[in-house]
Amino acid sequence: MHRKHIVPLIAAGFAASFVAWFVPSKAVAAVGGNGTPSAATVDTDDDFLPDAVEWVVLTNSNNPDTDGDQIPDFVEVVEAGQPRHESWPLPRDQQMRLIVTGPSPASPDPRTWMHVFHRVMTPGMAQGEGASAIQSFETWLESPAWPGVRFPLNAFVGAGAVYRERITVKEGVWVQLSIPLVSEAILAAVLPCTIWAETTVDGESLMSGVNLTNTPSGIASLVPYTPGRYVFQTLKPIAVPLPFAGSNQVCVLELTEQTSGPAGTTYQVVDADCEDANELECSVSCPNSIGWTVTIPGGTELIGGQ
Ligand SMILES: [Ca+2]
Ligand SMILES: [Ca+2]
Repeated sequence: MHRKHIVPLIAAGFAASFVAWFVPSKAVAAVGGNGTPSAATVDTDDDFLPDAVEWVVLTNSNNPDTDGDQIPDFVEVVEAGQPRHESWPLPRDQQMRLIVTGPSPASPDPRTWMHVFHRVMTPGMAQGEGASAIQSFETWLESPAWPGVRFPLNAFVGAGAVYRERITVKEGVWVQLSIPLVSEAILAAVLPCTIWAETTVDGESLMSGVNLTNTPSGIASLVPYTPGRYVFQTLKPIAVPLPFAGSNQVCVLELTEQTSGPAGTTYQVVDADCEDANELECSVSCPNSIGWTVTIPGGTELIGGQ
């Protein structure tokens, strides 16, 4: 019996807060709660990363290996590697990555989504092994304005969560848990903030965060690009004039740590360069970012950067 029934499996293995979100709605499915494709499910190149996620992490939603280095996009994204730059494989271990996305043009779903991806490495893997290896699950929100306070995310969560698993030959069991949040407008009221997820997989604690901030183009998350360098990428594709329709402004920022305190670690932008990323168009104002500061509760290490 390889195809285990998902809901009892989750009820047995996950923390109470997780169960509270999922069991009553029985919304764990490969489509959104209303049966239509959602920002969590449209996956054009079938690489286990929804299109909306590929926008945010700057991978190509039409190519399962964006940089052609034989390491799948999913693996490079879940381990916060360099999916846009050829790199050597990292050790195959348990990994978890949190990603927040905005509404997708391909979907009528207007909500913001929180996606938690796992690569679970367990011996003798079978369908259902991914979920059963995940022993606890917790998410919260932190703001530099309220140092040290963890706000539970339950108040921001909507119905219609999505759960998927995929068994791979060499890269373990891939797990996608996508949870719809409130509208972008409501989320904007609590910015800047960092959303966190912490899970325990086979006894190992994994933590991942997403720093969210307001930009002139909308809510953006700080995405690791190359070691020490980051991009503020909007949660959703933005409308820009032709010939850059469907494009975005990508400006790669080099951050150096300045201070660390109760509100988090503060970084200064010491360099800012335009780089090609998909067909994205960099803003001419990119160099103006030099001198900006950003404060991240927990620091960049936990949002996937070095
Ligand atoms: Ca994809
Ligand atoms: Ca690759």
